[in-house]
Amino acid sequence: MANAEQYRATFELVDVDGDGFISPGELKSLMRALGQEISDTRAVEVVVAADANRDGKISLEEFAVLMERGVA
Ligand SMILES: [Ca+2]
Ligand SMILES: [Ca+2]
Repeated sequence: MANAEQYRATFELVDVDGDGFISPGELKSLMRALGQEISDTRAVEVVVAADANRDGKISLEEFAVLMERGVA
């Protein structure tokens, strides 16, 4: 299991509305900030792929796995 705590600061930056989860829209903003424009469809695909417990959004733990594996 990935060490989620090391990604907490990044996670909180990405979680703009502060609900404790990253939505496809927030992921899209992150990718834009990193200089990579992705489509809404691609953002949803990445979230679905990272969404281990199938609740439609990315938790800190899921985010840590995603970051270790690489977004793209
Ligand atoms: Ca959020
Ligand atoms: Ca999830």
